[in-house]
Amino acid sequence: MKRETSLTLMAVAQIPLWAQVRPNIVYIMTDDHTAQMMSCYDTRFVETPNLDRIARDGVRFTHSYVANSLSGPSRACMLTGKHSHKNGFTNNEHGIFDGSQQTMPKLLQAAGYETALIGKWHLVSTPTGFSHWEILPAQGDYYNPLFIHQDGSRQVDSGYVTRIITDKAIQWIERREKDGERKPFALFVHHKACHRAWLPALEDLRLYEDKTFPLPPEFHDDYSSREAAGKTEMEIGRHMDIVYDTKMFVSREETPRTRLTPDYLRMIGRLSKEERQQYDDFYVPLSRTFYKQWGTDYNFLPRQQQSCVEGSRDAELLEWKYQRYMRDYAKVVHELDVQVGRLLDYLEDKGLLENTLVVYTSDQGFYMGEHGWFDKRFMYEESLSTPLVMRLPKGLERRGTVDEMVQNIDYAPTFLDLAGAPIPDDIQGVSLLPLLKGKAASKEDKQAVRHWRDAVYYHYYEYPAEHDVRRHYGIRTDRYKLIHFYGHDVNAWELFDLKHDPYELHNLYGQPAMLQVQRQLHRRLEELQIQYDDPQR
Ligand code: SGN
Ligand code: CA
Repeated sequence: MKRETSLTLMAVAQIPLWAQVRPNIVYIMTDDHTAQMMSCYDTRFVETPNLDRIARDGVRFTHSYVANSLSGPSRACMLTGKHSHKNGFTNNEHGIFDGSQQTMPKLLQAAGYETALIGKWHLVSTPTGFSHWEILPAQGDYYNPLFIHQDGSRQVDSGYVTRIITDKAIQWIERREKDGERKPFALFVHHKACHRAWLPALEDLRLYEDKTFPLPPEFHDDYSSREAAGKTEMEIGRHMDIVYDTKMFVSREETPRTRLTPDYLRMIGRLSKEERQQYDDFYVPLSRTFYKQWGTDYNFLPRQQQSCVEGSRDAELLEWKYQRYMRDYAKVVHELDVQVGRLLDYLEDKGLLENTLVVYTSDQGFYMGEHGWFDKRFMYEESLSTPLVMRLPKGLERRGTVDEMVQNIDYAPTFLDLAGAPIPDDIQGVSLLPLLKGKAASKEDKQAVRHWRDAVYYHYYEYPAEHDVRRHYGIRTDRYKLIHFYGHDVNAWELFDLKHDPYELHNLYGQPAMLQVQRQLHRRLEELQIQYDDPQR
């Protein structure tokens, strides 16, 4: 008996710490929060000390990508560990997530985890695989938002959505602790912030108002050599709504009615009388000044028709819109940072931080004026990328930056691996644990890192749809990107050398000097389409 015990102890000692006490997982995913607006990635625009704290105490991924840069599809990739064509949710407009399929939360449950989801869901069908959930309907609201509960009931919570989601997350952990729940948990905190139309918390309305944000270098892109880019409707100048997006509204009588005015009035109509007063105290004077200065006649010309943007009235207005966009987005990020800090503090106070994997990411990146745009969808860098930082549980000793290419299909296998659960063969992502073990990495882990993926595969489907981004697929390697825009009115290939053209302004496809690289990229693309079994090729 004695001998058996010491053998067991010896065996346990060889099992890495994170596997002896199965870690909790707190997965925080925001909506449309891009790495440019997170100071551990980019110091030009905002300060995000709490998000940075996750990176400082843990790891920051420098090459983190999504498989399909849109909310519902991204969430489906994360939940299943599979590309869109395999999980069936290819686009927001026609998709209903098949909740009967294998998902990571279900597999975690089977492995003995308690799972919960709070916040944005956006997959139309009822969530499955969570022992507790409270979700926003569709996109949800920033002010006094409605939540749908597991029993089907609907309730409006008072306050600002980012704080409310954080409250609910903390309350769920608190309840578990009180009930003496001993199972490890996986909590999915899905924020609405920083989705359009970037409505700030009332206490943050005046933040960033004295800051002038620098223009990104490719702000005045003319889209030459990139046909699909020139055909979209996501330009800050021409397509950002002056009422809905930049919030220039005085009253129905004194404000021009734009296409999105009714949507704007619905969103801010959720504020109580006192709250609306506070909101108006800030935006109405700005709006009055705006309409006095600019009138209502400011139709932006398409880029191609602007002979000289600089110095024109269009250019001035464009930069004015950019500043308003950046300021409001920055305010929304600020509150997100504060609330993530609150959740981290709570975990720390409860002594949970040591044994918890905290992940912070977004459903995709976003354009902050790059190419003159807002929104996402494209396979260009800003929206192919998504921020990803992790605070690691005891036993995973890697720190600093991780430069390998990772993708949101990797989260499911990573969490299963961490939970000690088997990773089903049909999962297409790979576990990130070999990258995270640090000194504890085994021979196999090191081998896995040495043979890490050399390219990520991407496929976007939502067209025809809002913002008019054509369907496309492609691959990104450490240096190059090959994209094929297809269907409807385009059939165009694009090739970028990211080393010499980081802003992706020069499509090199078909250039004689590039033919060899082009051939190799085509071959790799085809291999990946076969590997992932994508019928579109
Ligand atoms: C809404 C927005 C779009 C945005 C999509 C998808 N329009 O439709 O600007 O691209 O969501 O975003 S709005 O007028 O309703 O604000 S996603 O992140 O949910 O995929
Ligand atoms: Ca999104």
